[in-house]
Amino acid sequence: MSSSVIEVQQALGDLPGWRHADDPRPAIARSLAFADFNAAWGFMNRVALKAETMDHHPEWSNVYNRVEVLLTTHDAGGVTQKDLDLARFIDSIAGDAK
Ligand code: H2B
Repeated sequence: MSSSVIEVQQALGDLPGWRHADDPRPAIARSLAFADFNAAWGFMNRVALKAETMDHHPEWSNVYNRVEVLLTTHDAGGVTQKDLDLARFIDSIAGDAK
């Protein structure tokens, strides 16, 4: 069973650095720039392990030091508490990423 959809604008009030995106379903997104590829990949590894324990996975891409992350809950057709929890985890380990 999936949790219920949250209004994106409401969710973003609590998540500076994140923006509204459409995936095409409602989503939240953050762009991160690290010092180099090594730092970006280390970040992605930590997020991947967390995502697996949550059974909730990001849509993302990486080019050298940059990581684009988009969070949405496919089952629910929009943003849910799981996306907010994963966003907060990402913020907590993003360090000095810009
Ligand atoms: N991740 C995300 N972002 N949304 C989902 O609906 C989702 C997921 N569903 N990871 C999970 C896996 C589901 O497909 C499995 C079967 O539990």
